[in-house]
Amino acid sequence: MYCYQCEQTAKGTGCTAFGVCGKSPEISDLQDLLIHISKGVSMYAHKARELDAIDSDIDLFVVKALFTTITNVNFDEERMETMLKEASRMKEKAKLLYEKACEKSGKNPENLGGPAAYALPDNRDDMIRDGEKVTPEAWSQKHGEVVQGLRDLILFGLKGSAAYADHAHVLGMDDPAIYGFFHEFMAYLSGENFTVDDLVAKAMEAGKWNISVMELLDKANTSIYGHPEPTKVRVTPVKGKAIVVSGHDLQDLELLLKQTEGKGINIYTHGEMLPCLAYPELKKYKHLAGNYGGAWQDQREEFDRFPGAILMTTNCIQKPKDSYKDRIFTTGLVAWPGVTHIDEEKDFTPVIEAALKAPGFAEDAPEHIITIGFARNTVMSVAGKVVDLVKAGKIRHFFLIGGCDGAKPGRSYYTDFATMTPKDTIILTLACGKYRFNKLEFGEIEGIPRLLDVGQCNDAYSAVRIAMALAEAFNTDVNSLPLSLILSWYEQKAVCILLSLLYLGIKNMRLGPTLPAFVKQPVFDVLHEKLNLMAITTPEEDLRAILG
Ligand code: SF4
Ligand code: SF3
Repeated sequence: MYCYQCEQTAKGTGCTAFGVCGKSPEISDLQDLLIHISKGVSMYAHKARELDAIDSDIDLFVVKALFTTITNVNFDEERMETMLKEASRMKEKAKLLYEKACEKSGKNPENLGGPAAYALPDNRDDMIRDGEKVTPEAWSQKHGEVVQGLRDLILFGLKGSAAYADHAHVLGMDDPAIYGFFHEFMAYLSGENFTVDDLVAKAMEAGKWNISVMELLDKANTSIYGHPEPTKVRVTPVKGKAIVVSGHDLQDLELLLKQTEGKGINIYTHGEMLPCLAYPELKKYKHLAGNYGGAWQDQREEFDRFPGAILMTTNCIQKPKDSYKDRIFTTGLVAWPGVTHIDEEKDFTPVIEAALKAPGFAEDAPEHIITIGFARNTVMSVAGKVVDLVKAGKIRHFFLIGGCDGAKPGRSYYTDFATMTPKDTIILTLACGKYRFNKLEFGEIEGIPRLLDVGQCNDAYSAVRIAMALAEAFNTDVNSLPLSLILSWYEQKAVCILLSLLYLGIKNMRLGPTLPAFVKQPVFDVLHEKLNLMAITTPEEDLRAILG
């Protein structure tokens, strides 16, 4: 195995013996092989598309394959093997699609090599053996680590975008052009000859496409569940039976809410599901009781203490403790061996039964309320007031402090930074990194809360729209706003968002807690030179540099 796709990678260079996340070498190799075959699927699908031949099963498969390999999604060898066999079938289907399209247009089909020509062996051991041949390390030995790192920067960005595309698909939103983007880029990555300049340009283009993907998901979320609105939510449990829902999938939560109505079970959000509590069509359910716990990396302790059932709808799952292994469930693409998986029918009966069997909370915990729901619609509705406050000198600066969270000690930087921001500044936040400070009291500026929670990681789209609206109101561009981005990254969704921000030409972003292992120094130097992308230092130093 060789995996260096997330921030917690071993020694800051790569997991080679076992994943720090709990990923076994076998799973890692199977995942690399899945990406390899999926490139083959896309090679044919891309060619077919050029001849106007499209197949929605093939499109969706590549998106799901990419999503499956994101950090903390799938740890189950059996499910990986099933997906590999499906990949092999999809490749044949895509080949046929291409050949038929050629026949129709009177062309001779090209003979595609590389991943398109790969034949999957029958048994798992051989699959693992083949996976070892297509790890990033194996490729790097031939092409050098700078090119390798850039190629993986694009691949990891695609993985993140795929998660968002899949969420949009689940909600009935599909855009053929977006599937075309995945195929084009996967086909591109199947090549062997790259230049650094071309890869950098392609990475920016991937960032551009990711904006379209996040926009599609934003449209799906807001058209179905309404625009998030400022909402006071309880972050401590109440007496009664309970289910906690983690991950990112709004529809899973909705379906569970429907299936638990009138059953005397309270539903809690966890991690990235917190923003769901602000969507009108979700918060209307009376038994959606509030949020339980914090970000994903605390789940083992939090789920251990939770006296009910747990539903993981996507990443990030960690190895379940024995104490809750029989009351944790997965659905969608997230999977852990031995954990009951709820299939696409979405019958949550086993989850409900486990919740009813568990003791539930014996009493109400002391009440603690926070306010969430400051996505683009809400913030833009007060843009005029915000502009006036800035002009009157009452708001000095805006900070966007957010991104993925993780367990490394260096992440206290974000808590310290947020608490050290002066009282005449506003903090926008999003994604699970916000748990570092979202339960602290920041106060208000003339009725506007100093801490504005924009939502999940994909709501980076919402944050970008807010920044653009502010720029418009000030008759300037985003880089001229009194706005600084302090980003935390962990997994591949943060990578696609970073690529989007770089594509938009956002300058002076600070990234931490450590820089990605796959962004090698020469590449970082280019980004630093062009857009002044920086690594975080200390909260004191960075604040001083920003505010002068
Ligand atoms: Fe290591 Fe991260 Fe890969 Fe897991 S996802 S194996 S922790 S680099
Ligand atoms: Fe967090 Fe896993 Fe990425 Fe959606 S839940 S941000 S790390």
